[in-house]
Amino acid sequence: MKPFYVCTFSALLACAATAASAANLIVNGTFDANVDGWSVGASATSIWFDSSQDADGSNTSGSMAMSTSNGSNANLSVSQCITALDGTSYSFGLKVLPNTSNTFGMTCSAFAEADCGGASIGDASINGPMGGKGWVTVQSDTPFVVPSGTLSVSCSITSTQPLRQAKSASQPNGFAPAIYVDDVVFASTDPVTLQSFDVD
Ligand SMILES: [Ca+2]
Repeated sequence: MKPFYVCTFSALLACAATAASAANLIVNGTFDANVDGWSVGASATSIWFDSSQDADGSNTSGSMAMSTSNGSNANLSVSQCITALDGTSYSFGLKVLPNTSNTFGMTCSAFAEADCGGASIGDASINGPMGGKGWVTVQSDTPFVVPSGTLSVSCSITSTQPLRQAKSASQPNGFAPAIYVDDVVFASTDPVTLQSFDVD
């Protein structure tokens, strides 16, 4: 069987460099202008683009804000289905500005169907830490090795958001500060092996 990677000797370094910085398979993980590519999971989750909050302080990018859309359901969820997989093991993570949210996580689930349909055949999760006032980076410690037969992966970002308690008639129960998400990554960690190269 022909190797998947075909590199001439002179191009070896270029190929290795490409593999060392594997492509981020998340679409619109940096939220430069909108929240395109992301789907709301939990029924009462509201998401929107916020140009004033960027994890890296960029004034040409923003982030995705998440909050409850009805002031009562505080289980938030947003996800993206990745269909163009390019490896067998992946690292994933993101940056979050949690504000008052008291749980937070990212779960990537593997599916044997190409569109993230059917039952998950394996998953990996990362959580927190919570409680900080600034942006925190959350990154998987060990690679997520997807099961054989995986054709798609759905990565979901979840949080619970405590609702603001009523203090007076002018400060009723309602909307807590939003949670902000930025720099979402899901990328292959597969090493490049010598068997992958043709040297001519
Ligand atoms: Ca950004």
